[in-house]
Amino acid sequence: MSSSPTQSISLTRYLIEEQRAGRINADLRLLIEVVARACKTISIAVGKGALGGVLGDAGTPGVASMNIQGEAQKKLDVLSNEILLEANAWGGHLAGLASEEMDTSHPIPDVYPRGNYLLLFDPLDGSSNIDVNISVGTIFSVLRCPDGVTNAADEHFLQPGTQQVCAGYTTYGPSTMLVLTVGNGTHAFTLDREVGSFMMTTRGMSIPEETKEFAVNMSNQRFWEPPMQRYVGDLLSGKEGPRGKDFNMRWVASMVADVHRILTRGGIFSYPLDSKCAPKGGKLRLMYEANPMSFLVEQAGGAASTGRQRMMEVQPTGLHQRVPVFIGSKKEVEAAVRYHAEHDTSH
Ligand code: P6P
Repeated sequence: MSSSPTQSISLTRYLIEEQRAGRINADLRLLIEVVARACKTISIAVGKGALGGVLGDAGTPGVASMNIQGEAQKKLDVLSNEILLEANAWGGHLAGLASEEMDTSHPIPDVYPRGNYLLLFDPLDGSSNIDVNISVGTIFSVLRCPDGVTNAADEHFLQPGTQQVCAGYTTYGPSTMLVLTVGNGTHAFTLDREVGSFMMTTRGMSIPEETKEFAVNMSNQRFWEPPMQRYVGDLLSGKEGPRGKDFNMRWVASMVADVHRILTRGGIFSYPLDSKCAPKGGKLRLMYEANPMSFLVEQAGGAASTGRQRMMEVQPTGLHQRVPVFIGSKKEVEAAVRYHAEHDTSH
């Protein structure tokens, strides 16, 4: 049911319409509302910046606080994680939570009822950008808990991306935007700060199949595998080269900001294997970065791959598993995959 042009749809109304259409149930609707409310709280904390006393590294002076990834935690990383944990503990929709900031999955306290969903999130992705006032974001993914499991353990989260029932991110930029899919298209909601509601601003985001814009951290070029060297070399050759067109480059170093641009106007985002991150399998995490972004992008007509396999078909082996990432305009991702097939010397 589409809204009349003069009416604006709130996130709540959109979710009720999806429930009425039988595409989600009440529990999933309420879970998404809880996550959205937590993102509003995070948006307020991020928006205060230096005035909120929450910039800078967590831990005590001279003793950095490190997360499971071995990365220095920002105060806002810890705060955002706590906001999401607290908001989701009592709702009764979850059998467990998993976060980039926590070693293992987090059980629902015994005092609260449990539900049938599993929530995974990166509470504040790109947080190294916080101190320089560049957009950061929260990424989340929802899976069904296996039947008969009420208190999920790590292994219950290890489902391929095709099993996601919902994925989304909230980008804390000039405006705070929630981008969401429940498997019926990808839609954008902008936070109306005066009312305190997310209002639908784009129904059905659609990524152009072709693009002239790529996003990669070029400083890693000397560490890339030959297929990636060849692929990007041809992009840089422009219209005189094999691709026959000039390309532009963007790199925010905040996945949510880069993917939001791609969902909005097309492009390809790549974080390939390089000899530095290859031993870990890549830099970006499968379960709460690559898979939710892949669901959103595929629902918007784009594609997502490890370079050798459709991202959402990867069978996870670990909660914090890392993967190479190629995501965005369908035909450009297909081109990058072809380079990996034709010039693969890893076998
Ligand atoms: P690099 C942020 O730390 C992040 O996980 C993604 O948000 C971002 O795309 C990438 O890493 C940036 O990596 O190597 O450019 O700092």
